[in-house]
Amino acid sequence: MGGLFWRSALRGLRCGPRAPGPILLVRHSSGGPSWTRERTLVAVKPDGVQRRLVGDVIQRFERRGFTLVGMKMLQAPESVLAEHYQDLQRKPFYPALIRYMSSGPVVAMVWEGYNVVRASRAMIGHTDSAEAAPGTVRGDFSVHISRNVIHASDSVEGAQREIQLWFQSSELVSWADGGQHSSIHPA
Ligand code: IDP
Ligand code: MG
Repeated sequence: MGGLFWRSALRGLRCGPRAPGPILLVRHSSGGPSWTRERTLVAVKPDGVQRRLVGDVIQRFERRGFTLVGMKMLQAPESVLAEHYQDLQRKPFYPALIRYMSSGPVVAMVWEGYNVVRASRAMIGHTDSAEAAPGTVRGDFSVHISRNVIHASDSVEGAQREIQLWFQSSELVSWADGGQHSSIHPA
């Protein structure tokens, strides 16, 4: 009997334990309350990537309680930048902005969670680094508006437009446990 027990225990070990922790499923149109599905585009700009600030940015968003549903590092194509900053095309700083955003790779991310658009704007801080409060990404890491480290969408509609511009829908995932939203956000 003891031999039988150990044989079956060993068989279980050979099969391997069930993977602990959250399981990621690639689902694109699951239901659920709309607030759990608010998403925003956050991008660490070339200066932030070169200064090794990507990890700090990710940590801030994770600790705040948001869920990462997409991320990639890329040299931004000029066509994408032109569309991304289409509202600024007449500004005198526009050519310099495109040069800056093309000066190295960016890390683009999609974060999900309750009020994530508004919260992200508060977390990154004022556009002008001189005005950005300490504790914000720009207030902690940037001294000049032309090298302000990070982007975040400024409205829910803008976020949807920017996410579609930077990501294919197949590059975004849905967490099987909803990103544990229920333990972080009010019902
Ligand atoms: P935001 O990034 O806080 O949303 P926007 O007004 O949308 O600010 O401007 C987009 C980006 O253009 C800024 O993050 C910054 O990189 C750049 N920018 C905005 N205003 C100026 C300026 O006056 N001089 C240089 N760059 C600017
Ligand atoms: Mg903006």
